[in-house]
Amino acid sequence: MNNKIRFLAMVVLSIGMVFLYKCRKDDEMQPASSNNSGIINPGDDNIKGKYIVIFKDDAFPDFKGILDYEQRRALMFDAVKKYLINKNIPGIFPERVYHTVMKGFAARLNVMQFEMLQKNPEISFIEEDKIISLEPLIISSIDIPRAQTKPYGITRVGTGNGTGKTAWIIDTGIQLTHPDLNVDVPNSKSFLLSGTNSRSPNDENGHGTHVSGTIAAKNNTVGVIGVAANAKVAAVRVLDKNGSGTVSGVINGVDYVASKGKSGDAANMSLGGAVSASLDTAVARASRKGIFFAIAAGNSSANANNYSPARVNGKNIYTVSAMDNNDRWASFSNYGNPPVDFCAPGVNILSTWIGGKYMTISGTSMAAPHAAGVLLLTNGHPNTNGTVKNDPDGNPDPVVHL
Ligand SMILES: [Ca+2]
Ligand SMILES: [Ca+2]
Repeated sequence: MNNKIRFLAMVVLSIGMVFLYKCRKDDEMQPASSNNSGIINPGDDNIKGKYIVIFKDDAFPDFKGILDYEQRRALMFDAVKKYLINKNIPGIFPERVYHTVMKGFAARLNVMQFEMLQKNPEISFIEEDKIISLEPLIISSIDIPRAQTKPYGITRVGTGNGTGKTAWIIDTGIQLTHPDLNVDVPNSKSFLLSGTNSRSPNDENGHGTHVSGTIAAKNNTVGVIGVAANAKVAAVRVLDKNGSGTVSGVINGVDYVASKGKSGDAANMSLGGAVSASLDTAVARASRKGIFFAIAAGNSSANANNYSPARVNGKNIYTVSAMDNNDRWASFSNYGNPPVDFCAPGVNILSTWIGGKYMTISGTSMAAPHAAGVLLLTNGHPNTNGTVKNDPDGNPDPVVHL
């Protein structure tokens, strides 16, 4: 009882912080959806003065043969600094560099710097950075199962042994010590640039831990079981404890997964926002390494084509809508084929939570990881089982299945 009240208080606090931040950003508060959790903060969330600068592919050497991520990163930082000196553009301090899916950097630019950069033939495009944030989580309940229970979504899509497989969770981090998760701590990394504990990939929100449990919670005697039970989950932390991050940071995470991941791995992206050409490109290119991407369609009851990265299509890229335990369409779910490939359970989903706990929440954020688990176990050849009822686009999405 006390635990429950404390948790709800934390969530209310967290919602308040997200909205405070949003109000400062764009002076226009978006209404909270009444029945969803998870992703997507649509609308104009540009971060004034901050840009993502993408070079043409042949503008820099490829660092071929240099496999170490940190070494590649250091070389790219040097290359960008040298480029800016050679072009005689002063005062730009790159905050991030991209070197695997594409060559580029993120930095604050004034008008003069923007114009000087843009006229150079090596530049492919420059895009304003944007805020990406989770919608407030609507908490159904907190549960601490004593004996292991199989959540209905796992029963619906199937479960198998994921031992030896790896899923990259591009999200709020993962509770590194959760007893029901097999976290790949050495390969977990944070891409947050500021804030307390920003360097740690440990989850301070709960969302990424929840996603992880649906994909890969251990088949043991406690808690829940995931689709690809016992698979490793690596935290790629791009959203902070309030569920807020930037497109430039998410691209950093995708670039990292492309650098460290291998063919047959899965990456889960239960996040999104306004259309971003650079984020779309990053996901499309990372998928070409044979990494399977499961992407939440979004929770705006809108066409998924208007959101990134949900709108990205391609081999190894799967956008996932949400349904309930009776295969009925979740009213909050985004729709549209393409880009939506599958529907999966996303209403009242029980999974792992921070503090070694378990939580029941809803959102397309909860649907995508069901697909990620299936992609891991089928090596990218998912099956389907029936279709969702009442799909609003009139083209019923097939339900993903082992
Ligand atoms: Ca378990
Ligand atoms: Ca559809």
